Amino acid sequence: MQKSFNNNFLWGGAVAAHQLEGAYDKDGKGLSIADFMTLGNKDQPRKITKTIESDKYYPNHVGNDFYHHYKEDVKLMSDMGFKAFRTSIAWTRIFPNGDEQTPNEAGLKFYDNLFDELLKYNIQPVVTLSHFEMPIHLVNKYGGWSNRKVIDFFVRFAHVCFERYHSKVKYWMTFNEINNQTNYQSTLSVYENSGIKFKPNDDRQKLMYQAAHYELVASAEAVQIGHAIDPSLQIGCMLAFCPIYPNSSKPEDVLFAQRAMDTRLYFGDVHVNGHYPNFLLSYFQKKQYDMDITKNDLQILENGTVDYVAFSYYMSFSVKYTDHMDYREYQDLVPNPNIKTNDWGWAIDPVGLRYSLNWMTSRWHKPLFIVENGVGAYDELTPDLKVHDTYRIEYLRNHIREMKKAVVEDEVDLIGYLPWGCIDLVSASTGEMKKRYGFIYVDADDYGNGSYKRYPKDSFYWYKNVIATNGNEI
Ligand code: BGP
Repeated sequence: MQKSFNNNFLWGGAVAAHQLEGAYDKDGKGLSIADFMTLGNKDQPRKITKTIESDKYYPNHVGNDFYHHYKEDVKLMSDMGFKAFRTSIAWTRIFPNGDEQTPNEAGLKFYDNLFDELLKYNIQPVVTLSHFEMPIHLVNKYGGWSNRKVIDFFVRFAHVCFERYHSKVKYWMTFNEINNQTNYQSTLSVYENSGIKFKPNDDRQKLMYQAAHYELVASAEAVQIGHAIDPSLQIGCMLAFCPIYPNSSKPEDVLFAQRAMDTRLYFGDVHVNGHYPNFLLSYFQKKQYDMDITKNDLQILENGTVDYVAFSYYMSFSVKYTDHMDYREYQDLVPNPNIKTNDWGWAIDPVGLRYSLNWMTSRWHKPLFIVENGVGAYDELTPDLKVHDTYRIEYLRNHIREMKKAVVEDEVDLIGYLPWGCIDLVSASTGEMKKRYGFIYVDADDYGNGSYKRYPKDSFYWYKNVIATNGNEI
């Protein structure tokens, strides 16, 4: 039995370009969906406006100003002992509109500089190609992922990135939380992930399955191109993983929960196995969906399977069987009385992480990579410039303990652990700065006021020791 983590275990942290870089119109960058997202709060989701309105605040325009602070931030990560740092390449820095032939050199240069800075400290960059950052032009002109043409635009973007950075970046992911597309029922999230503008009478579910298909094909094509450019690249998929428990031991509840998980996670089946699971094909038939899935698409899916499965883990769900519902369309989520929630209502469930790691291993038999985990919380900067975030330490400690059991006792093959928002950044769901995840505090409020100075929190020193002891002291 393995005693602890391997020496090459990748400890580090994760972010996404649009949530921290700011500089949203600098050096030739085009506008992405994220640049049209207003500030929301925990009771009110963000909105996407048609134009950038002068009386509204757009948090992603500023982020935490990483674009101008990245050297200082990378140094702080190195002080923590990071072995890896996950970020995304903002699609619109490279292709401002998305459908150009030639990339924007200034955008490419920014990531060269960032990756060089990381490598200087022996921190491996881990890169997501698309993290909710579709060029708005592709949304307006082509309807986002509802249009097959977008596959080619994404693949061109992926090609340019692999070619340019393959000697600097070994670990890649194609789409962040690709399966969130069918999870959320709100207009915002659907739009944000897939760039589809729904019309009132659209069959949304069908359109989402279709868009997902185009994304899966684009992903598989990208995987093939990346491997052709450099066979040593490790190219993975990325899923939002929330285990779904049955509300009771009633067999109908158990079956319902199983089917809910299958439905949310079929993306992983396609990425890993190279084909659709039968239950979904028969569902398309039952619903009489005339899906645009060509023979060539199926071949691409088969030839572009992923090297590993990356995932975010924040919470678990519970589900109860209801006989009037079509389980593929809607899952009846119920509160789980055994689990506490955070200030934003997210269930805190460390054991669920061990369960998830085992679930994925049994199903997909691939190396796994935790590329997001953490708790959003309100932090307070004390007058002596400290943040005593014991709640964050407790959350991460409990999750790392369960992760360790999965690696040591269950022999799960795990590449690394990159907790989310290692430096405070803009929340994806609400746009708030005050929903903080970081080990590093950034002095900025929800409206862009503040010095933007960086301050290590108590969790910074705690995590530094976790890394230094390779997870022996948690
Ligand atoms: C994931 C996203 C991230 C991140 C995280 C936390 O779904 O991949 O971009 O933001 O959730 O969510 P939030 O920022 O809404 O707290």
